[in-house]
Amino acid sequence: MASLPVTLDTINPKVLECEYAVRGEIVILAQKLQEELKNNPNSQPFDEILYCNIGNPQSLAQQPITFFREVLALCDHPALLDKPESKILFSEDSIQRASQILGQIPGRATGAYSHSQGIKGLRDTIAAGIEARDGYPADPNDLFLTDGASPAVHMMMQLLIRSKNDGILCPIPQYPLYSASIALHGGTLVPYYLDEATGWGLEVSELEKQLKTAKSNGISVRALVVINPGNPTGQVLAKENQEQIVDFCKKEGLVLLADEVYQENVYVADKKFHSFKKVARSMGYGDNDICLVSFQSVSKGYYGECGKRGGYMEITGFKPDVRDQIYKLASVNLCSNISGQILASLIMKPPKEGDKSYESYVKEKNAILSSLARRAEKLEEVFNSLEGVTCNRAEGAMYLFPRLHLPEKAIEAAKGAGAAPDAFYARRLLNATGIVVVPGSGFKQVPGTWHFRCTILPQEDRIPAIVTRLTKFHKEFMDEFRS
Ligand code: DCS
Repeated sequence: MASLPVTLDTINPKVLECEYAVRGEIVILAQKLQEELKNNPNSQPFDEILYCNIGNPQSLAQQPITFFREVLALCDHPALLDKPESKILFSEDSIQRASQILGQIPGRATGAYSHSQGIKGLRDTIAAGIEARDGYPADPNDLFLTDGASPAVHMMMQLLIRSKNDGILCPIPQYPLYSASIALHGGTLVPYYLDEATGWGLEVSELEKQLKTAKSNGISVRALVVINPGNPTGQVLAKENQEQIVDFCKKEGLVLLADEVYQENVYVADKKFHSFKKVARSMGYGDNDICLVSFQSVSKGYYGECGKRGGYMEITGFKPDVRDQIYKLASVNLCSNISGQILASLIMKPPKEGDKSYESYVKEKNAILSSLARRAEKLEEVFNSLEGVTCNRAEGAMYLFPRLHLPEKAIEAAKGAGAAPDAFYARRLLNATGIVVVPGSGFKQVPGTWHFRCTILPQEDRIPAIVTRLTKFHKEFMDEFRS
């Protein structure tokens, strides 16, 4: 028989190299357990799986913002605008906004391809939103609307990485989209370590050290990735720190890839989100000084519209001929989906004071954000109360990343089971409690340290059950392995 046309030996090795733990081994086990529970509710020592592995708020019952969904519904079925009942069913400003958006879409057709960068009128709205946020001008031609932030990140990696000798500086721990995308595009991840002891601090001396090491290994470093607020680490950068980072990129000629998808998720009074564009402009740096890309998404914030796949990147400091090439890349995919484009415009221009929806919008938004802040604080407190666990506070984003100081016997047992110690812990946790977390090894971490990532997304009424199950499990785990 002729050999099989496709085997693991013959597929693209870059695909084999690429890993994505947020939907990795532990999650596959969780899905299997869920299936077993469905067939036999008594098959496990718990009655449901609690997914704390992924930043997917609406899968855990977070409700969408009413105004956003009303506008989307009307745009997708414009005939509703002519029905008298709509004036009762939809708020006045939803109707106005939908009519305005439809007027910007050629043929009022949300089922048609759009311009490859996204509908111009929506980009105008987003640019105005960025200007209002930052106090500096934004150009709609610098915006590329994408199906979530992920394709935008891939696009930039595709543009920048020419060979294995091209490096991208990435925080460790990092969100595995970055390691996966660099692997797929055949580049080299150049790590810089965040300092857990100082609340996941980002030191420019560390960037300099890692850049120097990479250069001495023949790596040409092209870009620096900064995730702010951080995933999985939850820190919010101070403005002074951002200024140092901007200066570093300017001095070293690096593209600054600023992942700002958690810009609305800040939970502590002493920290505030500042976009890197605003920071760079406030330092007097313009297009000729620094190449900057900012990623934003409809998946996060208080909106959590992950499944709608909307987002954009704002690219500044690129010459027109390079931008044309980025446009070409975008056009190979024709365009991003139109609902996602509309949502991206809505999150950057939500209802304002005086609009009919304003009060209900603010109420919904504040309820979500204040609840997330309470959940972050509660879970942090619980993690810190566990023997051998330390956990930095989540200043922002949607995750806690506690450190496990595991006893030697547990590390030995993990070795025996052929697993990384934190994966061993996560698997045990899942089997005993139904709680799904992602082992720290999936995000990379300082060698010899062990962590896991837990989202703060389960609804507040579920938190007590999580706390009870987790605390009991952890005590039993430590009793079993304590030296
Ligand atoms: N950047 C960061 C820092 C993210 O956390 C995510 C998603 C993305 C980009 C891409 O999201 P979209 O493509 O949906 O815009 N976060 C993943 C996570 O860690 N859990 O859920 C998804």
